[in-house]
Amino acid sequence: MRLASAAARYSKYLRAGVFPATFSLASLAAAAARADGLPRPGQITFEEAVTPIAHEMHFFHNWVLLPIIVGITLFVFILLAYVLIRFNEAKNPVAAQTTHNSTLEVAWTVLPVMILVIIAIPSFRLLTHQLVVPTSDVTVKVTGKQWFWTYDYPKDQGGGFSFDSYLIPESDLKPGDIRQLSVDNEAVVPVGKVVHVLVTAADVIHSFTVPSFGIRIDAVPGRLNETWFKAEREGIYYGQCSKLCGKDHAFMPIAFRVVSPEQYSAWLASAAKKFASGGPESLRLATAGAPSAELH
Ligand SMILES: [Cu+2]
Repeated sequence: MRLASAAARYSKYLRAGVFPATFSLASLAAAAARADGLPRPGQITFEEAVTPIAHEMHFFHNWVLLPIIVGITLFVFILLAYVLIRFNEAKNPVAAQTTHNSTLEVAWTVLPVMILVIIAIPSFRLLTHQLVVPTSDVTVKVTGKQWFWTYDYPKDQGGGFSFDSYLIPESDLKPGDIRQLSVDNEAVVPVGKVVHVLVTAADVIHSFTVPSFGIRIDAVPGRLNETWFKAEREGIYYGQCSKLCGKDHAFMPIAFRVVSPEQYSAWLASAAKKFASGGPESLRLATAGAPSAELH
């Protein structure tokens, strides 16, 4: 049902010639059925949230920030309209000479402070949840490069390999692939597990961003940043480099395939063979209890 209505919506854009011909309705329907985390035509809200952090971010935006900014905007609009109507030159030819009103001055200082405190409480709580990585089940190291991503899976977790992940060029797209987002090698992670992501870069500053996971962190050469996510649903979740990093900045998407723990184990085994030559044999990454000095 959802798919049918989505397909109907997409067909409108297709007829309008918004998409190139390669972005066919069939491939869109297949993509919509398979992948959850991608931007949709006509979308004005966030991409669907599939991690606790993303849910918290959406709640913070939808139920704290949005009501407050709508309230403030309406208040200012009504105040301006009132002043225009009540105190225009025709209605009020002689202006009052009042310059001070203590009650009013205290109110317009205290009220904004209170609004900021109301925003700060959930904001700091969310920041803490983002920054404090819970005990992780899987560690993945991501390195931003001009213009692709390299994923390292540590040996002590059944990995010991690394691989490069490149955008699939438009000429090589197969049905179900998504233009500008599908990659040749997706990063695979298990569903419902805490994934600790270590992020760095090899050349210039990139930014590792997956909207559905609610993560975005700079990839800086010579520095190891960290973030985490716990995907609640299987599917493919896309992101893009979010820091201008050179001429192909727009062509280094991020793709995470979230699978069941059994599929993950099977993938680890096959990927270890497939990428055997690519990964440093001795690669080991600490997951818990690593001194923070090593991570920052
Ligand atoms: Cu980049």
